[in-house]
Amino acid sequence: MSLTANRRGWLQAALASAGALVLGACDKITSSPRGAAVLQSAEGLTRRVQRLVVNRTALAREFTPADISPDFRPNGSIDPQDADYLALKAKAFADYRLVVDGLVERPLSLSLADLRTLPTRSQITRHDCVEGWSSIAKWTGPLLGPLLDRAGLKPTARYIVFHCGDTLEETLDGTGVYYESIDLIDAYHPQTILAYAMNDQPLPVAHGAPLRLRVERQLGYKQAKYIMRLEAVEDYRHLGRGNGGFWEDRGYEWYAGI
Ligand SMILES: Nc1nc2c(c(=O)[nH]1)N[C@H]1C(S)=C(S)[C@@H](COP(=O)(O)O)O[C@H]1N2
Ligand SMILES: [Mo]
Repeated sequence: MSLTANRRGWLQAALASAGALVLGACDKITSSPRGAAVLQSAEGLTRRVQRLVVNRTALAREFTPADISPDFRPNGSIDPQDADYLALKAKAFADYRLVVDGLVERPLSLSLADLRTLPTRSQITRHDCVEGWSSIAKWTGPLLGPLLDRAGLKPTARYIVFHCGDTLEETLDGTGVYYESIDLIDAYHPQTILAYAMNDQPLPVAHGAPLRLRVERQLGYKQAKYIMRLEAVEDYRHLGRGNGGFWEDRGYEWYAGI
């Protein structure tokens, strides 16, 4: 099945289940006056649920080159010391491969040159960290949606997990390695890209070289840096401490909408 078809099916399923309760009850309640009122409010509820889903696809604001922050703040890991990452960095990321696997028809292993052949987008957006600071930058890189289409998501795939190359907290069980996850609505959002450039320069190490996520409708901690592997999964509870991301495992919300 093509990914686009799969994604459409998934969205339809999400909308259908939001409406199913209402539709199922229709026959029984429309005959009585009280039933009509119930139906009306149920329709209102359906509209609100649909608006919630539809709003997820709205665009984040984009800015002009004049708005770009001269001193975009790096945060979290800014110079990973993990052995595998240091080896890649020593060769200026010439040996880097982005692995795409999990619930996909065709697992991929893409070099930076391969990534440059995919449909690309540039955008000037504002990054908002929960710590209370914001910075604006221009990001360039392949759109995540077409990249996932190339791998072909299996119908059971519901989330994309970003496995990162940095350990932000030393732990005995490995749960200090940074990771993140997003759903397919955000994965296919028209501004969701894997950025290899920042302000028209190769992405600096402090900001996630060689590849970092931009998922513009969410807060800073969702913007995974040092991405090594994308994994399509049905559920993320078996990863890390089970909450879908490094900061989620430490109490932050999984959906960090802005
Ligand atoms: N791999 C990785 N990704 C990460 C982090 C991190 O420590 N490691 N920190 C997150 C947080 S909290 C923020 S605010 C942004 C910081 O991105 P920047 O360094 O480009 O400002 O990256 C996010 N992604
Ligand atoms: Mo952050």
